[in-house]
Amino acid sequence: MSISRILIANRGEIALRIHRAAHEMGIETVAVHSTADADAMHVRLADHAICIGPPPAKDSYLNVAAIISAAEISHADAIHPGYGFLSENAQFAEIVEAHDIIWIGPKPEHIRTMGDKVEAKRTAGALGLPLVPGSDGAVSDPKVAAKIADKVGYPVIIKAASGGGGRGMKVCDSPDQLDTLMKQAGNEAKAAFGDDTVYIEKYLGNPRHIEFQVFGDGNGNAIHLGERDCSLQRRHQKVLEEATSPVITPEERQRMGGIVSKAMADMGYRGAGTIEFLWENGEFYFIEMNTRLQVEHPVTEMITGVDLVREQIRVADGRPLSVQQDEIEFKGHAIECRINAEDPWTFAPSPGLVTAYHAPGGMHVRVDSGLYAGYRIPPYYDSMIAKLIVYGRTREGCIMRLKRALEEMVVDGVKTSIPLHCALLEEPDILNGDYSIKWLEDWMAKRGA
Ligand code: MV4
Repeated sequence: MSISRILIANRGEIALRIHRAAHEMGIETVAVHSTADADAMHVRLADHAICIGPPPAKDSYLNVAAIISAAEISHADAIHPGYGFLSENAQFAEIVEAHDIIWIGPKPEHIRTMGDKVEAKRTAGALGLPLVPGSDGAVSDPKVAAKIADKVGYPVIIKAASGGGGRGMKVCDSPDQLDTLMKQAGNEAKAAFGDDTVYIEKYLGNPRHIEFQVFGDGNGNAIHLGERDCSLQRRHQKVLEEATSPVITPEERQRMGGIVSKAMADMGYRGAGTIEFLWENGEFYFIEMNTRLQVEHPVTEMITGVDLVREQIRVADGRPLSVQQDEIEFKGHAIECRINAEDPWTFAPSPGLVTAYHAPGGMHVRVDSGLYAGYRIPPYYDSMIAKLIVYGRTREGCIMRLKRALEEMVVDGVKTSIPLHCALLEEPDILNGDYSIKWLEDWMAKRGA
């Protein structure tokens, strides 16, 4: 074995992130890109570049035949999918492995299990993770639904088994709406995902979104790398993430970390994963597991010093994790701001030519971005153009440094979310770490946005 050339089946900052980890390991890279991304930074830096199709993702970044062909003709021996696109497509992972190409990701069976939210919850429960009270699996019978809702108490939330990321959910406040909302949720799920399976949970009114980073070697060894607080979001788009969470004590981190890492060890999980919880009144409730590297992984890297992409490549290559649990310390604080090419107040996309670019620097400042002056941000993909990640020994110090870094950052020619981040860092609730998943939308509404 031993990986010597990785095909990067993604674009943007994450493609560059993967390229960097590979080159630091002495591994060559192959960039596959759409015609819209020919001038992207990672395409220039990669050892080989292959155009795989026109701009629409379905014709390029989701084009399985084109990507496998590119891997074969470039003699790539592994594929890293990044996040989004094909990263959680179990069938793609199987196709990659069937071509004797190393899949840098979790076992396909685990991707499939966690992709079905009913199966994921059943699996998580069996592994000892605390669940949101609700139905034991899928519900179709309205009488059964009413019984469950009565038992857990209203309001309840109806979720699509094939959903995730907030799609296909209905909140139900009283028994007389339950029938209608169950039917609606089922119909919408059928239309969106081709699967009308739904399940029911107690609705948590004002939780935080706290997720644990886990990592397994696929042979029954697993570790956790602490939690991230991702509560600051708008319409299921995260805006800012931090590690550690302002509300989790070291004791609680160790307790929950122990539970999630044992669960992953028992599963034989391989690679990077994220276990998502809602957290309310001091309690964790499992909601979903993501079987991929996440956008916000750098905040975990900053406080632990572990290079998560390097570990992904190592375990895919059959090597052990380079760190053990007792070697991992959670030191200091890190915050990531997602910088999008969009109007900071309306969130309307703002693609186009970047006329000037200056990345902030200095101690403990990291910018993950393929931006450069003269780059044209294409309109076809998501609007995230950079991640600014800042570390400090304390949360207060981290925030001061983050404000300084945002002041230094220049992206001219397009609108960006930098002014939004600057405004957020003036808010007492944010400075105090006193926010839930509702906070940002409430704040925007108060500002009349
Ligand atoms: C919930 C919930 C309240 N109660 N489940 C949204 C995305 C999906 N991952 C799960 N989601 C939620 N599930 C129960 N039982 C509220 C949300 C939710 C949410 C969760 C995490 C981050 C942001 C959110 C925004 C709105 C709703």
